[in-house]
Amino acid sequence: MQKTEWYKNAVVYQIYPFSFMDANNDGMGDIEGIISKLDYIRDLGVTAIWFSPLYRSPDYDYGYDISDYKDIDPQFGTMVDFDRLLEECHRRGLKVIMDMVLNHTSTEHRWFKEALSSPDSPYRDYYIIRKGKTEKGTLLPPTNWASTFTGSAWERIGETDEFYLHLFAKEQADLNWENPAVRKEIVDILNFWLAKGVDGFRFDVFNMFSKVYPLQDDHQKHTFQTGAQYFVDGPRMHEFLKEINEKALSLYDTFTVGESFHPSVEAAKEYVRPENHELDSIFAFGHFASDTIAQKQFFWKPLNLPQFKEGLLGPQIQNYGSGWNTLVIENHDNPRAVSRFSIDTKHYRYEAGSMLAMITYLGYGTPFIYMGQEAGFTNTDFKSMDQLKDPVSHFVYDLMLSYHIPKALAFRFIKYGARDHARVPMAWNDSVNGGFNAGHEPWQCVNPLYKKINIKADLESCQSLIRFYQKLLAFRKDNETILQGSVTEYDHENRKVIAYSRTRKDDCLFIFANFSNKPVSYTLPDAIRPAAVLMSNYSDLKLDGRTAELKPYQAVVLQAETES
Ligand code: TEU
Repeated sequence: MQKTEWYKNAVVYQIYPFSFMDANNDGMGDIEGIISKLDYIRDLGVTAIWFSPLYRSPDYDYGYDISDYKDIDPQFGTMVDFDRLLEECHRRGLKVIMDMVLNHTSTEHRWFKEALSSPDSPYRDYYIIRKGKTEKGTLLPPTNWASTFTGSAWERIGETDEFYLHLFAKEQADLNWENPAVRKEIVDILNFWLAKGVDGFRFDVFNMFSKVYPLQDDHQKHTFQTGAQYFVDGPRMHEFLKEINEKALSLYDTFTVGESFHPSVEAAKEYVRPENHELDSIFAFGHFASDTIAQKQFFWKPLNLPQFKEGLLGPQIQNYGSGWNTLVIENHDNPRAVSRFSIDTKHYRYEAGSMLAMITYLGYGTPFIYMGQEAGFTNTDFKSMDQLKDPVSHFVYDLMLSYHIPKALAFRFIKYGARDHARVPMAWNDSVNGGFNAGHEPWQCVNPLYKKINIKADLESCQSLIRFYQKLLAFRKDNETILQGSVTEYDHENRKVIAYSRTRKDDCLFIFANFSNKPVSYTLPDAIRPAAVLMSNYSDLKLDGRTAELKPYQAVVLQAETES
């Protein structure tokens, strides 16, 4: 099938179904609720929606542990509801991207249950099951690999001497992609959804599908996970991706985006190289490490702006003319953007929110907006661990306590990086539960700031971030230089200002922003001659010759003439 590459002009909105809109007032978001908000999403200037998992799941990891890939979880609705959602999206010109979690299944999936039901079950080879090692009379896991969610990556099967591999929670058993029968099932699942009419997939931790065999202990020291060298960017990754591309993805006009776990630069480039026929894009998250230590999201450090720039702009520059990029600043796994990156949210929430949107979405790639980000939603001031529902917050907290970190300090770390911040119910207005539902206690507490920070209040404000997003997305929509132009970064080492240009043929746009809460003087690079101010998040720009006096978090797009 000839691909139209529609995704190159698309803008994607991510919905975390648990927390978007609860139409039947049972405390949990649902499909009916999503349908009721589709006009709002379309009016933002969005052209596609990515749904975090809607499939049947016991929700140990809130949908990322799937127990039936071909069914909708009853808490969200039925397959009939989903079909209507798909139709309602398409009717509004919104493409639908499904989340696909194929590194692991829920341990409640039929395959896993069958695998454990008998030693002769053919489903045993669907998973990675090995005998443990006995050392000094003690039964140990087969290897020393660590789970992403802390602890050993192996869980013992009952009282036997066997273990199954889980690179995430113990309720998420890793699939054995070496087994052709597993890959056949996967191709079948993808084609099931494609035949329904969905337009693409987001592949969860895809670069862990292939493991190094024989499985072995990791004797090296690592900043991340013990064993990662044996299960990240494994030897058969490209082969596996080519296979699902050939047998499913290429048969339709799809878009795929892979979520990868710390990929190597070389591997990342290969996954998206068009000639390779693997994925269309992968998420670039490098800038998320610019305010955390060793890429661990719970350990705060002051923003390192050059590192942020490298993460945000590096892939756009490296992939130019080759692989496609994604532009992202928030998702369901991270705290709210205006509450991190050392931003002064108290005084400059609107300015910082609009600045982040400008520097992110005027880049080269497909914008991804996480629900609520468009209204500058902030982190929640959680008061205690029991307000946090994400198991990872608890795993990491317990780990810290086991290292004798005092409870109060451990809680501060968790609060800094918790995924829960992104997962509290959407605040639509200032009525009960922020208008998420009609008053039933939500599965996760609402942000108490909802009375002030909500969608309706933003739309009615004279400084509406939503309206700014609409303006920004309209600006990029038909601008060929933004959609296709090359990216050049300037003043990389500047720790206050981020600056880059977008160039196509003889058109050049210069985008620069003050990433601090103090005014900053910035002298334009020699190569940039300002011709006009096209857009800013402030009503004016003080430009004296070649020097701009930028207000706190001021971002600007200049029409530029380049010296050539
Ligand atoms: O996340 C992959 C992942 O490893 C991280 O982003 C993770 O959230 C972080 O390391 C925790 O500190 C994906 C999904 O986006 C996430 O929601 C799932 O929990 C995870 O895979 C397992 O399916």
